[in-house]
Amino acid sequence: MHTFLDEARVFVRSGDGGKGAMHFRREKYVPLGGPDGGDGGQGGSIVFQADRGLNTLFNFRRNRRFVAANGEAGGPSRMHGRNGEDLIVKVPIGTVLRDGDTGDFLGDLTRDGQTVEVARGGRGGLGNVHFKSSTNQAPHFAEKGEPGQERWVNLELKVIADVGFIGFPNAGKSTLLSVMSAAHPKIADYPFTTLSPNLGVVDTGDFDFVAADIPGLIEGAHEGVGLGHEFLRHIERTLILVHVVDGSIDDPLDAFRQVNHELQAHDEALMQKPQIVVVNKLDLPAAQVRWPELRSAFADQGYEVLALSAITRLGVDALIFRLAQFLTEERRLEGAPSTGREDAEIEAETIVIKPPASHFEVERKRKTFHVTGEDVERLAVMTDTDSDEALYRLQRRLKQMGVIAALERAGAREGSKVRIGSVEFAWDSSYETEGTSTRSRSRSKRAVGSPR
Ligand SMILES: Nc1nc2c(ncn2[C@@H]2O[C@H](COP(=O)(O)OP(=O)(O)OP(=O)(O)O)[C@@H](O)[C@H]2O)c(=O)[nH]1
Ligand SMILES: [Mg+2]
Repeated sequence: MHTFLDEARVFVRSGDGGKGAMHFRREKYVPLGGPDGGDGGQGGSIVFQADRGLNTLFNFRRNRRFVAANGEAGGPSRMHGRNGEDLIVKVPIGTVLRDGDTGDFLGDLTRDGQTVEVARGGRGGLGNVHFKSSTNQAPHFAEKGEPGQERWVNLELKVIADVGFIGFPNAGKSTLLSVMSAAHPKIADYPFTTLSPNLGVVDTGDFDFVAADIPGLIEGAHEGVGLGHEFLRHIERTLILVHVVDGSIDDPLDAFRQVNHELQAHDEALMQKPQIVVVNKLDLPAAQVRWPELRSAFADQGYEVLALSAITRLGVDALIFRLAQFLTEERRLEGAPSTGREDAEIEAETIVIKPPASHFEVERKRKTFHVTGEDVERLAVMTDTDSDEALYRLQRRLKQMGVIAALERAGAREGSKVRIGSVEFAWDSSYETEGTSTRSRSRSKRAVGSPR
């Protein structure tokens, strides 16, 4: 049997973008064709998707690393590199995703098929076909692919139970949960032992389902008496209720009536849910004496009734079998084609986390000027620093973004070292005015390049 696990931590990495190609057209009678290097493919993204076939985060104990495929490099004749495939990670409905380091909310998967992208695949680098300009007819550089993103993601399963246990305080709901699953709720011989819902995974052999045990309900609960009322929302989305009745108390039928009255007062719809009545504590003589009368009373009200003793496990297997049968049928119906209106309601919805707006900072540390910021760093890492032309383009883009002005304000001079992410190069103000690559050959010695 499984133990219940409702949290997991996984590592994800989206694919790198493929690099753009540097290539020139070759035709029979044309000695020097124009640039025709194609773009790299997009790296695969990591996408989490809710799947109603799953109930636990158990699989994430063994499987904690998810890496999507890289995009492939572009080719000659403007050939676009193949995109890396997205990696779809299936999780149970009710999974909440948070950034593993900052705790930032990434998404809440509440409906079957719903998706959240947690790491976007890197963009493919542009091929040299894009860099032809009036001043540079033969660009000898292409963009590198954007690296994928990596992060830790915390998964938390806000379980949507299949089965809800309801009943009067002390009826034996928690005891029943403990014998049906590996859950260890607190059990004691006084009312209101359970203060907040307990969850257990019930393994039927064929599949798992989740049962929730909520605090006992008494008359007046909807007016704030006792504890049960505020927890009723936990069973609003269950498929079936198991109403646990203590067969040994003086008036089990009145306790039953009170609980249903509170259900109704909370939400009429809860009373519409299928309810199976289990008469518990049948190991006690008092309950055994009442059983025939209780059985016919509940049957007369139209309920399915089972005799049970959570302590001796009498009837427990029969209850599990009955619930498995019900849930199998329910899931089969759920999977069946439905009407258009319902379709629109359950249609998957995609949540995409927007990257923060472009923002950068310049900081001087001794003789080096450090530029930090997501967009700037991405631009730098996609630059082929062995190519002067590519460095020239980088500086032009930095100027457009206002980085050059910020560097000048910070005191950058000819020859100053500038570091952006892992890329380091020498500041050269002539880049701004020059367009061609002929004179820049000599500068390559000063360009330090990125460590690889
Ligand atoms: N004899 C007998 N006692 C039982 C049985 N099931 C539960 N009990 C006892 O009934 C008492 C209450 O059990 P719990 O499981 O805590 O009941 P509960 O419905 O969760 O109670 P609250 O959380 O307070 O609402 C405990 O002393 C259990 O040992 C049973 O089948 N037979
Ligand atoms: Mg309890």
